[in-house]
Amino acid sequence: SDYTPVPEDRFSFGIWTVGWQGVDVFGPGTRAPMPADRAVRKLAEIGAYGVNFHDNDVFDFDASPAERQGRIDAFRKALDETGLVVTTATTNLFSHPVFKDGAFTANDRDVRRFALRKVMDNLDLAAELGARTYVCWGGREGAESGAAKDVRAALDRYKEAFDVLGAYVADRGYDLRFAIEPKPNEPRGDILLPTIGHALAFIQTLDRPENVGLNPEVGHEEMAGLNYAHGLAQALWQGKLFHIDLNGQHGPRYDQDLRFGAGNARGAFWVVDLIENSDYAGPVHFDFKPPRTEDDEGVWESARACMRNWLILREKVRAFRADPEVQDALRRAKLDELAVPTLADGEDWRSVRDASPDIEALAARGAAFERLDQLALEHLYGVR
Ligand code: GLO
Ligand code: NI
Ligand code: NI
Ligand code: NI
Repeated sequence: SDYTPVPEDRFSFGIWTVGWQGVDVFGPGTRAPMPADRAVRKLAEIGAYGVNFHDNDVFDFDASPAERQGRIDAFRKALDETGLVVTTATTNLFSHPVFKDGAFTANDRDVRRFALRKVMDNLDLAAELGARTYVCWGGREGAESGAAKDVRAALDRYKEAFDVLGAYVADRGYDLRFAIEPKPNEPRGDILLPTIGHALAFIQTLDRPENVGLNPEVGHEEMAGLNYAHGLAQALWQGKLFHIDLNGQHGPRYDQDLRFGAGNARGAFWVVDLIENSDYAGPVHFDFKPPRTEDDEGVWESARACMRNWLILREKVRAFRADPEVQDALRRAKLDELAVPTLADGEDWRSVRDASPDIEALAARGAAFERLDQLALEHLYGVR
């Protein structure tokens, strides 16, 4: 098979992924810095369609206006020359020490006001570059200890921030929607809006809930011990899947950010199955970190593999769905029946008020899920 990415696959990468120098808690970077324009050119070369960027992936936090413009011009030139699309943008509200206690929810009000300004600056750039989605990952919004954060007050401030930014986007007439990226912990001991579910509930409290959705990440949900595909499915069901951050993770340990398809391979199979059979229209976006063992060649190997693994799994899920034995197993497992409303047209509670099936017989019926799942695994393992 041909696993060469094409633009219709809509693969995109964060500039910071391939640009990660490998700094970790126990040691410094192992790779040279990568200017955003180089990342763009290389990503285009390996077949990506789009990019996502933080303001400070393109220019430094303390860049002078002239330096900032110079870096943006170089970035833009690379985009124009390669045809890569800016699908998404985001703000770095976590690296600079000023954000050590958070940005939108820092106890210090001056920090919160500066954070809003920093986001508005980059919203201008995002709109100018044609981004349609604006991701908000509140990595520093949280605490390590109990009394340090009044969670209810912090959520008031979090809501206030989205309301202010929503008004800014509306007033400026930008065609941009926000996507909140939940994460349970790391770098903070506990992060606010830790899971898809928390974020979905939070969005309903905002002034413009229709303009705010989610950017769920594989590793973040798995760090919380949750099933990523199930979370995505609920976000889709609620019309809130605006963006996805794909990578690999095994189990509830530190945020591994492995290349997509590594880590929980079975989970990845169900993610591709879900997205490919949904109306998700955003980019297929990778947020991974090439391990710090890799040199520049390894970085691109790892980035290429994210797309290749998606395409391999796509072929497998298509074969799974097309397999007559699978279709038969799906029927035996009553997937078609789950799609039928519990009450028929014209029925109400009275129709089931005295439902009295043969309980023993119902309880004795097998669900026939094992056969179905084994067929899925055999497709994944490559023997069917
Ligand atoms: C960290 C997050 C981070 C965000 C990025 C976009 O764990 O995944 O990489 O995705 O800052 O806002
Ligand atoms: Ni992450
Ligand atoms: Ni992410
Ligand atoms: Ni991660």
